[in-house]
Amino acid sequence: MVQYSNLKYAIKDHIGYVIINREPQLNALNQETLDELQDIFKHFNSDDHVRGIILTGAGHKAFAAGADIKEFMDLSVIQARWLSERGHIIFTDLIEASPKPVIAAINGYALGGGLEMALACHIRIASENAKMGLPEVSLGLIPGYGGTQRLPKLIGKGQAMQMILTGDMIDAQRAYELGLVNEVIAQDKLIARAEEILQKIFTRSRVAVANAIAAINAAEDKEQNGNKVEMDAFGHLFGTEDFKEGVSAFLAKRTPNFE
Ligand code: DAK
Repeated sequence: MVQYSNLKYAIKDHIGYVIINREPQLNALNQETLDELQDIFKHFNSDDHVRGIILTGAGHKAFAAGADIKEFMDLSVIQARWLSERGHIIFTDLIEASPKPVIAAINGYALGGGLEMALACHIRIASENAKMGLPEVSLGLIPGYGGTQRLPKLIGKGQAMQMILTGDMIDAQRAYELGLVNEVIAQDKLIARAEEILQKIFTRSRVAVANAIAAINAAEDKEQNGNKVEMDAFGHLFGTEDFKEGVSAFLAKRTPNFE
């Protein structure tokens, strides 16, 4: 497989690991990192050996401290609009719409574009030292990778307004209270906990999990009728081998053995 300059990756026990690897820059997302993220998510999404993905940052200090501010200065209005659209494509089409569960293991600062990347993941867990925020207004910007859309859906409009308008950081405990992260874990146990969650999901039907992700995503997509997506998926699953196996196993009081 390819070597990346800004990412490390691995596949082990059906988990695809994506590690932003710019530790000296606190894993800030430059454009080359975005290119590489696009590539690895395309690869993992289509690789049958990968059943779930863990996204994290190298080191103990940062998940990703935002978009790379050093690249901003020279962008024209048109380039900035295009960069935002490109970020949306990666985060929405490849991470949020991945048929495989994606867990953000937030191991430190998740700021700006870094938090927006975590918001696109299906599940977020954070280490005790994690700090999260959308400080874009302090740079004369607004979140440009979906933060104004996803944060209010996750924590409510009022709390999202306060975080985005003040640009303040919150700690992991506050993020947990707001529902921004599902769990707060000791730093040295963070990845093990993400693995544990994925291994539990892997005992379930893969096709059912993929359809559940699609239906939940549809609930928030103005261009889709979420109820219809759910009904269609529900009907479709009745025709799968996994459904027959799941029900047979239940009736026979045994553990299902999904394809
Ligand atoms: N970009 C580039 N370098 C960064 C960085 C960033 N976002 N964050 C940190 N670094 C670099 C620092 O410059 C420093 O590099 P050297 O000086 O050593 O060369 C190194 O990482 C270590 O950082 P510090 O020395 O500052 O470390 P501290 O522990 O003192 O502070 C900190 C940690 C996270 C509080 C601080 O580094 C910080 O405030 N960082 C900036 C956070 C931030 O404002 N992030 C950007 C948010 S805005 C767009 C789409 C999306 C976005 C924008 C545009 N378009 C479509 C155009 C998104 C914007 C954002 O993400």
